[in-house]
Amino acid sequence: MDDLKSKYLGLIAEATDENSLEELRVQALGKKGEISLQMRSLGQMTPEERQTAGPALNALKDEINSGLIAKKAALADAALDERLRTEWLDVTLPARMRPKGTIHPISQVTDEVTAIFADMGFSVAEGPQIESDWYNFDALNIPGHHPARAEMDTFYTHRAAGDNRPPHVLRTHTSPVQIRALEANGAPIRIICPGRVYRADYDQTHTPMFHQVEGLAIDTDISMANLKWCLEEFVKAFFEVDNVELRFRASHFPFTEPSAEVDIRCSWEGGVLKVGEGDDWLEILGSGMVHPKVLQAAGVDPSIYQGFAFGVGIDRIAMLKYGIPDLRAFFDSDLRWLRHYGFRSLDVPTLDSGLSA
Ligand code: 2NL
Repeated sequence: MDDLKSKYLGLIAEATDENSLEELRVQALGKKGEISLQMRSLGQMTPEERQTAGPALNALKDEINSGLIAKKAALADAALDERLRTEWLDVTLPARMRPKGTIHPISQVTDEVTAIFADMGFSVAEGPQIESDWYNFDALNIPGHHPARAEMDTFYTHRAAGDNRPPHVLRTHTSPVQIRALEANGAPIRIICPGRVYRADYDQTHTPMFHQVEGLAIDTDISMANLKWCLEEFVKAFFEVDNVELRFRASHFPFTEPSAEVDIRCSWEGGVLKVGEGDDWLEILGSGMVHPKVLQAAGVDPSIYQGFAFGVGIDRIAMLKYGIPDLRAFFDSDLRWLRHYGFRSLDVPTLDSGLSA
């Protein structure tokens, strides 16, 4: 029995994988195993012999069993250690490849503006680029005879012959998205609407497709003072300067009353824009208190709710911030231009890490 014991414990110690352990188990404890055969021979023994051999055989069987279980666990541990040693990944390593593509300045600026207004509690709303004339014009208090509706500024779609309904238009601003969001969610609301807009205009400073962000804040206690603070915070964050001076100039839009165009103090010394100093003024956006008729058109009661709205041209503020001289180059898809003015795809703008770090 001592021979059997040292034989099997020795073989178990030498086993290097689970399969050979299983073979050993069958060889010793299986139906025709060496220990099992010994167990069967107990029947031929005298009662005296059996009294010592029985418990001894049982103890041997238990010992081999525990040996097998312990070795199996040890092999599993060793296998795991080996995997942990070989299957590791240093997640702090820099990316191996510098991606060849870049983020277009318009996408970058849209993300920057979104990060700034998100920090002030605005969420992003999106909507269709092909609109009914109701959402694009009527709901915004732009009457049928208004010059903005004239054939030459707006892209109209065709209706089938005999279909006399008014044609859809390519949206001329993102305001219709705000009307839809107001209609769907009601007041109070705080949203910005970035996106493509279309006007039939093409020269040095105009492209037939361009980008806009509009903002809308409606509640029961909103005034021009809230508008001024929000825009000041926006300009400071966007141009990454601590001091700005805003000038509100009385203006007129059909969808706001009163309306104001907003200029910021700047200098153009040496041809470089500096925001917050100097004697020049730079117009950057249009704004105002939402016209009661516009609230009404969106299903909001103007005797309870009021608020401000504004619109900024993304392409224009992108050119200003990043010193891009020619608007039309934005849409040429010139690889050299994209590499020069594009942004690294992993540098996502956030207020904490710096918008354009
Ligand atoms: C500009 C002027 C502006 C708005 C856009 C707006 C939207 C709704 C209601 C009222 Cl739903 N107003 N948007 C208001 C004032 C000015 O944009 O010159 N943008 C470049």
